[in-house]
Amino acid sequence: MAIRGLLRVGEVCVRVFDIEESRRHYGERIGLIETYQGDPDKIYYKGSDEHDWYSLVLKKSDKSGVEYFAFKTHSDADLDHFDRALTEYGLVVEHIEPGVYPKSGRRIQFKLPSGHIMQIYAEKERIGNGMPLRNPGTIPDEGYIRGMRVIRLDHILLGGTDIVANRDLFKSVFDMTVSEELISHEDETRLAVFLTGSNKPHDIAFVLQPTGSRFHHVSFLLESVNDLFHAGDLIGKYEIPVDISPNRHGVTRGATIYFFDPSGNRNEVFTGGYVHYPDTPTLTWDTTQLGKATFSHDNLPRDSFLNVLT
Ligand code: M3P
Ligand code: FE
Repeated sequence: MAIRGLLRVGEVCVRVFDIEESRRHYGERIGLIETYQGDPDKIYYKGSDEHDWYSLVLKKSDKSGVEYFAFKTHSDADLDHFDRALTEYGLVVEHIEPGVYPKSGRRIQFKLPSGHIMQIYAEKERIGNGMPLRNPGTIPDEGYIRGMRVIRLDHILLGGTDIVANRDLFKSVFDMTVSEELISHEDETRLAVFLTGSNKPHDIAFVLQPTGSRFHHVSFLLESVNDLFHAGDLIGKYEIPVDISPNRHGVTRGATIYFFDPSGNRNEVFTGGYVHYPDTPTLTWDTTQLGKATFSHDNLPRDSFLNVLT
């Protein structure tokens, strides 16, 4: 399979209350690399093995949560294709000129049925991963990989009322596959939907919530369970508020830790999970197994995990 169309969540903009305490959390503690200085009310970060200029944007605000997220798509022509397909689907598509977002080509923007603002772009300038493209070697210079040793931004989980409409849109317009779903065992209501357009168990997921435009977490990929434990050591050392200490999801089979940034936004560091292909069957969990689906080491569902969103 060649991956074409939407490649990955290439950018997430998270709202934070205070820029300096957020810089301490995301820059010093998590160890993301700050790559661009422009507006003093924003910080731009990337993980160690990302080539594009930035993937996480923090924006100062008096409200926490997600401002927008953006998928990177394979080619510039995809933007015209998705513009037409989204318009036919009934969404209003806005056009954003190149350069409005730093180092970025043109974008399209629209509102999902769940209320979230989504963008698509094809071009972003590269800053590299600290290694040359010819004879790159295997690790960058010492000091480049810091803190929790994040490799890259991996996925986001968003909350809303209309997650079945999002599911339909991602399947029909973006040609994504439902990798896993969590349903109510009583009435089969879809409670969470995991979607992939790649070899990962999910690129994005949606969880049913009483209100729209909610943010559950942004997730960063680590290399190993050793690095996950190292992240846990740092979280303890610096007394970062923890939601869930090391465990393994049943859904996606990733090993995970959840913690909160100083504005109450949930962060995840994770490693592992299975390889997904377009012919991999959809897996369904029901709420008789809610504990195992969410946290399979102790099979205990957590109320905070299911109900605390920004
Ligand atoms: C993840 C993940 C739920 C599971 C979430 C799983 C909401 O975030 O990274 O695998 O049940
Ligand atoms: Fe996750």
